Amino acid sequence: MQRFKNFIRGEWVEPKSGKYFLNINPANTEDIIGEFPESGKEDVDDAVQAAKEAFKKWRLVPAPKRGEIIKRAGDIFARRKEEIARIMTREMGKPVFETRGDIQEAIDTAYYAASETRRLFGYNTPSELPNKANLSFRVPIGVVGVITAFNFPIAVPSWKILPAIAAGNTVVFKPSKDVPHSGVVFAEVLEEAGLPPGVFNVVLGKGYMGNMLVEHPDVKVIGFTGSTEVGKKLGEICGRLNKRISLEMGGKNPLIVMPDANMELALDGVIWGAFGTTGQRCTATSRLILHKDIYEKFIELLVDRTKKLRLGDGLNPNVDVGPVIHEQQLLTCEEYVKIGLEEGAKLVCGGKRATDGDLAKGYFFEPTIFIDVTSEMRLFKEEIFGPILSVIKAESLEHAIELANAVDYGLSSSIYTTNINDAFIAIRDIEAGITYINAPTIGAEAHMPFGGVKGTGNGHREGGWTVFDIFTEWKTVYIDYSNRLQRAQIDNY
Ligand code: UN1
Repeated sequence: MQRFKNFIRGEWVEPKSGKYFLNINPANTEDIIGEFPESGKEDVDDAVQAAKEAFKKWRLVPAPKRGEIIKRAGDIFARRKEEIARIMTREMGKPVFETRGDIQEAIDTAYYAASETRRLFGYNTPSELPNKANLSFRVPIGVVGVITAFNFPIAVPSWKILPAIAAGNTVVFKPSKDVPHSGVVFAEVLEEAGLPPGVFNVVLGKGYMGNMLVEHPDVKVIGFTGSTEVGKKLGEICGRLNKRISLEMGGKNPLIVMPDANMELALDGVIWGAFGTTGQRCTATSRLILHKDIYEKFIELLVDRTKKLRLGDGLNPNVDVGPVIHEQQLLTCEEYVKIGLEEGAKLVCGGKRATDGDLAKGYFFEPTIFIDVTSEMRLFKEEIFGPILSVIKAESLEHAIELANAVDYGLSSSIYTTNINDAFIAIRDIEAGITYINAPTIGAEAHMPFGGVKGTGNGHREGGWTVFDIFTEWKTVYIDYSNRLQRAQIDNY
């Protein structure tokens, strides 16, 4: 069996802990991908030390030179796209057409971050005093800790790692324990791209390592994507330690369909939004809010379409929906079906493990639809991270928006309508970081701000130009060339 290593100081090293864990294919639990380091504190300390050393030089490399390396990383991801897609499907489960998209998101992010290295704009403003110049620069911060979830093994890490490095920081990356091979691939790509040793380090292991990174005094900023439960705890630690953390957490994303919508388009959107990535996206469509005039008809068409989805190993090109990530996630899905039934919602599709033929070897759950869900139910409020869609009836646009907003989360949202006034009202009134018009809740692009309001985030936006706000500090500079003492706010008034 293949044994993998950590990547520290530009070298592939065995964990000092001496421990390893098995990585298993969720579509076929007989397929063991390999043994991956179960690193400990010594390994984290070593990686942080390497990143701290490397920062001394990396921060001084001209930003466009850093950009050239990031651009090369994009080229390598593009060259290896098909091969990496297959590695990713094997360890994460989503179909290969999706994992190709995952890598494409990293390629886009690489090219975008590389191009930003020729901007990274600061502001120059007039001074209130004569013969004085006011400038401001973005400066790198130091060692960045990156902690990510399993569902986008390359794309989501790339949103953090590539801009952080482009801006002159160094990185220690802890991928999810469920997708360590993708973490290894990330390091291979940056190594080949010619990144100097220590600028990027990967330490593989389990959840506890997130705390080690966050608590490490030499890690100055954290980029986190994961559950609200874990994110909030890490946020508390960072509050105590006076450390910046960008939190991208859960979602309970609504999709509203109005009677004037193009119904075929809306159906396509709901199927993709709810069951794409087996519902394991923070942007997944988990609440379908249907206007009362189309409620019954839409459900009928939706159930019909959902039943036709083909489950299976994502390496098979005919498969629509892959497995969930592990046994625990299957149990969570079963638990929510039980909760939904107890709460009085009506199950109209799916609701159990899929065990036909080869499916029995993996963690498959039938795409599931509950109707007549109401806003008091846990089914309505809680993130499940699986292929379970709740359908809710709305009396009007105002009621639909009120329902959309009646949860603690606020990541993505969507409305299908051909009425431009209703679309703009939804854009204005839905409480979410992202709103789609006539498109499902998923499909964020690399060069736009990504993040959520309320329980989803803590005010940061990854992606786009806003990600550089997370990974840089501002340096304000005043240059007085008057050759005399000029006192601001005093001598000029
Ligand atoms: C996530 O689920 O963590 O918009 C990120 C989307 C993807 C990113 C999802 N581009 O669904």
